[in-house]
Amino acid sequence: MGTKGRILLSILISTHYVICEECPIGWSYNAAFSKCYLFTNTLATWTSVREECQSFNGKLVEILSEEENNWLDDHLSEYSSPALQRAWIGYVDSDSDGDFEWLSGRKSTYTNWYSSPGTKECTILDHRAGGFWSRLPCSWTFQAICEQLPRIIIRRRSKCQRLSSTNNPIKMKYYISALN
Ligand SMILES: [Ca+2]
Repeated sequence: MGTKGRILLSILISTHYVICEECPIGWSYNAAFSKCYLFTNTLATWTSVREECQSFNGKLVEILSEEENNWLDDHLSEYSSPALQRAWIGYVDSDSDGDFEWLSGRKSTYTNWYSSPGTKECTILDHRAGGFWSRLPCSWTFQAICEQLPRIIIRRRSKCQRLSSTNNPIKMKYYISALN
């Protein structure tokens, strides 16, 4: 939701209610990026995880900044199984011309390649390589990171957790667990 939408909604709702962001159960929320992430926890080919993310109304993750990359890499570091410390992301060279793009068609202004050469078409975020990205055959199997935007819902202030430190009501951010 854009700033104008937030301002309008804030005016419309009373002081007892706030706009909260909500992720589906099992997804991790990041307030800084306003995104929900799902780590699939099972090894599968790139094509199959792309479809899996879509089946959850999400898509394979688009990593747009170093901060986001580090945050996701931290999550991968929590897996005790080394196989799960690498994950497919949505950066792909579908037509094999050497130019990668996100599934949305967007070119990346941020990349974090471990090595530049290589002719493989699919990309992993590799915690075992220090959070760098590697190009690998799409038929290999890894877990994956899906993303989707949080749902925007209006709830009683007491139901939502306040996240930002600002006192500006427009910029204030709230989160509600999907379990509530
Ligand atoms: Ca290409």
